[in-house]
Amino acid sequence: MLRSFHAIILGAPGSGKGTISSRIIRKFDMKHISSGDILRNNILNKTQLGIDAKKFMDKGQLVPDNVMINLITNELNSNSNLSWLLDGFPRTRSQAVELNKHTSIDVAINLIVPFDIIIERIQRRWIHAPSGRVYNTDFNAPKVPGIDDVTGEKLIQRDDDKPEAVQKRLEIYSKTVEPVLDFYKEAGVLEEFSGKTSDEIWPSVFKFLSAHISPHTLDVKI
Ligand code: G5P
Ligand code: MG
Repeated sequence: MLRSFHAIILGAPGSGKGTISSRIIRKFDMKHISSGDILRNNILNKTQLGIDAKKFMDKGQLVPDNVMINLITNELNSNSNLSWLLDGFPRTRSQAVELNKHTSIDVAINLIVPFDIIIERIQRRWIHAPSGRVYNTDFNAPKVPGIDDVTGEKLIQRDDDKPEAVQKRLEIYSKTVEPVLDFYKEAGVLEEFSGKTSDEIWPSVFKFLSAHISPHTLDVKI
C-alpha cells in the first residue's frame, strides 16, 4: 500500500527530539517539521509572529495554542501529500485535539530521558538557526568550533537555553505532558523509548519504524 506516513515525536526539552529526528529523516523519506525551528525562523526573519512568539519563548513559556494551531495546520496543508515527522507539536491536549481533526497520526514517539542529563547537555548545545541543525560540544561537535558543517555559517546558542528558561521549560513540560500522552495512549499509537543517550535510544526507534515503513520509500506497512 502506498500512502503517506504521519509521525509525531514527543519528549521533554532537550530530550533529543531534534537529534533523533535528523537520524529518522536520513533513513526514511519523511519531512521533518519542527514547531521550534519554524518559530525560530520567524524570529530570524523578524516577522510579526516571530516578534510576538519570542516574548514567550525567551521566558521558557509556551506560545498560545491558537497561534501554534494555525501555524502548524498551515504547514501541514502545504505538505499534505508527504510523509512527515512532526517535532514539538502538539504540546497541549487542545493542540492534540485540533491536530486530530486535521489529520491521522500513525505513531507518537515519546522520548524519555532523565531531567538531570537534559540540564547538563543543553548547556553545550549550539544550533544553525536557518536550518535547525543541532550540535553539542560534547556529543556531536561541529567540525570547526562555532561553525555549521554544511554552510560554513556561524552557530548560535538559543536564548531559551539559559538556565532560568530551561528550568521553566522543564516545569511547564511536567505540567502539560500527561494529557498529551494520554491522548495518544487512548488512540493506541503511543510508543515510548527510554535511555540516557540518543545512541542508546536510536536503535529501538529505527527498529520500530522499520517494521512500519520501509527505509527511503513510502511503502507504509501499518
Ligand atoms: P522547541 O524548539 O520544540 P524543546 O524545548 O521542545 O524546543 P529542544 O530544546 O529543541 O526541545 P530537543 O529537540 O528535544 O530539545 O533536543 P536536541 O536539540 O535534539 O538535543 C538537545 C542537546 O543535546 C543538543 O545539543 C544535542 O546535540 C544534545 N544531545 C542529544 N543527544 C545527546 C546524547 O546522547 N548525549 C549528549 N551528551 N548530548 C546529546 O521549542 C522551543 C520553544 O518554542 C515554543 C515554546 O516556547 C518552546 O519552549 N514552542 C511551542 N509553544 C507552544 N506550543 C508548541 N507546540 C510549541 N512548539 C514550540
Ligand atoms: Mg528541538
